[in-house]
Amino acid sequence: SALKEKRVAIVGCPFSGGQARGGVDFGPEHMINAGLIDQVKELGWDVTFEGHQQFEQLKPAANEDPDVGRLKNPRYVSAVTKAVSGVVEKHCKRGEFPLTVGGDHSLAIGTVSGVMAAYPDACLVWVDAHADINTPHSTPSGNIHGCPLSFVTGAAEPCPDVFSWVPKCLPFERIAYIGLRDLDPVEKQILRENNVCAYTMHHVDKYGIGRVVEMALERINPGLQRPIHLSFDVDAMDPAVAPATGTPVRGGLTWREGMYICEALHETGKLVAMDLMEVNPVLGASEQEVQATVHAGLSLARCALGETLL
Ligand code: EXY
Ligand code: MN
Ligand code: MN
Ligand code: MN
Repeated sequence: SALKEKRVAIVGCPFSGGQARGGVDFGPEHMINAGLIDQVKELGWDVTFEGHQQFEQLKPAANEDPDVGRLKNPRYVSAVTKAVSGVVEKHCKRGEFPLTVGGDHSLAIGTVSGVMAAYPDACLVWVDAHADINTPHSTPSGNIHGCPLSFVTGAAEPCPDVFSWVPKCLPFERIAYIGLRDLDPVEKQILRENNVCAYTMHHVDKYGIGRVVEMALERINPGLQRPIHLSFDVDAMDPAVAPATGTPVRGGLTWREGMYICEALHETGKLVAMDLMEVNPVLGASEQEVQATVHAGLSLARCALGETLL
């Protein structure tokens, strides 16, 4: 395995500045309160959790974070993701497996750049209904959670000054998407022009999830030489499974398809980091919807850490 010891560092990121809906910043607290730490320990991992990240002091004052082009809260998102990048890099370099719990998916600017700093040859499996690769010009919403991959791949070039710290660290050939079903026109163009490995829900239906994961790994990680970072947006799951999220899209992954992806990546022995993003406990229509979403998130994390191995 890429990791010397079985040690997980949970990085709780209560952050919602990459999108407009409150509540996603309570995701990490719900995941911890629902038993994440003990559940991971039961799988035989040492777990460190140094408390949730504190982002309040990074928040610019009321009028001090005007939009940059279309981007909303750009300085706040930049400062938070820069901090997260350092934390994720540190854990990776200690030989720990960072499990980053969000929070909105703009956080991946930090997790991807942090993982790539520690493992420059790593590849990324991005499980999401969305491609999150809008550029500062193409974003229809200005919400940076729809843009993180444009910063780390260089699709956002020229990079706005506010994000000048972000390294262009991830080649397009090392990204595999699974679960896509809501793409903006420019995102489709970026994926096509750069020949990015992208399995939409159409492909999941056509080939089955087993074949999709196999083909994705053959493309971005032939011979399983590379460490793997998994960034899992809970909105990849069907809203029947994970309803409490900011941008639900129907026609998503079944419970088993989501778990299978995590299990199969665990099985490679090359998984070095995971993000679990966009659980928003405030958006459930009922307490039961919130519980279902948190339960799905916990189960995805356990599957990625080996729960279903005999
Ligand atoms: N593509 C849309 C946008 O850029 O505004 C929606 C993005 C939603 C992103 C969610 C977290 O994955
Ligand atoms: Mn996302
Ligand atoms: Mn999404
Ligand atoms: Mn859309």
